[in-house]
Amino acid sequence: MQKSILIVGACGQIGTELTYALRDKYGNENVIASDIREGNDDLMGSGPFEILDATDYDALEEVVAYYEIDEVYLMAAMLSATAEKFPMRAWNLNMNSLFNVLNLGKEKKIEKIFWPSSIAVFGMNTPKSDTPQSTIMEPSTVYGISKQSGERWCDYYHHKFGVDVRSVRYPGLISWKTKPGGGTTDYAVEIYHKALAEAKYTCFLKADTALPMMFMDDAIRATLQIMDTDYEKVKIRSSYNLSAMSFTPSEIAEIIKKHIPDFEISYDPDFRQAIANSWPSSIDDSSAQLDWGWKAEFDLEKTTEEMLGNLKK
Ligand code: AKB
Repeated sequence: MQKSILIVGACGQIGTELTYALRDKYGNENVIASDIREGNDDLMGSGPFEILDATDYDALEEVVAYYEIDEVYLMAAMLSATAEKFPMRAWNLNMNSLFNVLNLGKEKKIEKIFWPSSIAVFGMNTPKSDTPQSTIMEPSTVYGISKQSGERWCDYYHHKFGVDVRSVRYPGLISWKTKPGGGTTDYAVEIYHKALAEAKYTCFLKADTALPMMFMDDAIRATLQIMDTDYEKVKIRSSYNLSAMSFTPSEIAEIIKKHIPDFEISYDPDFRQAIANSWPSSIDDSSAQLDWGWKAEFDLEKTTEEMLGNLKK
């Protein structure tokens, strides 16, 4: 079926690859990329592009009406580390953009919404390992608070107004096409760039800090998969736990050393250590497996091969 899709925040780490994947699937002309700044056409695939501020409801509504949009993927957000520096800006962006899109759904101007949540919804009192779908949350970061609130609003708009909103809690995402910006898990991308350029890396987290991570191809596949799932099978309308792998900085360094034997890692933890300490070390995603057949394909070995192989080119 022909549909018209709008990606808000198309130039970010996930948005760029998601735009490319959606254009590949639905045709370039049917996928409208938008962001507050221009992006990289080579990475997103060519197609319509709009400069759009996700917090401006009128501007968003105008683009939705003009292109007769059916589905919106809202990828614009301020991530954990940056949000600690600019709490009110983060709250404003992360919440108002979500309300704008949910209200378009409530007013029946769009049919379906994807909105990403994060492992940041969890906090210090959450069970750390194999964190269950439903558990104590109590996030202690600005970003985590915005994501947890967002989840509650998604669930509310679904049950109260019938909005078809779908969401996953992304772990740290590892990609070679676009760099992340302002997250606590960013080290797991930087380390590959530095390993190839300088054969050394100073990590801003401690050696034994285990965090849940995922290769970008898996994250994009999960996103397309939950959006393709039949309406009644998407039982959780807050957000699904999603898992692929879990590792520490010293473990990723060991794997990189297999490819670059003289690679050296050192540690200089900063304020991001406290954020990482409050997050789970691994995630139980059995609800996503059961409800819509989720299964990750990339482990740390395979991710490392992809990262080093592609960054070398
Ligand atoms: C971050 O580190 O802030 C993000 C996330 C885990 O949501 N990558």
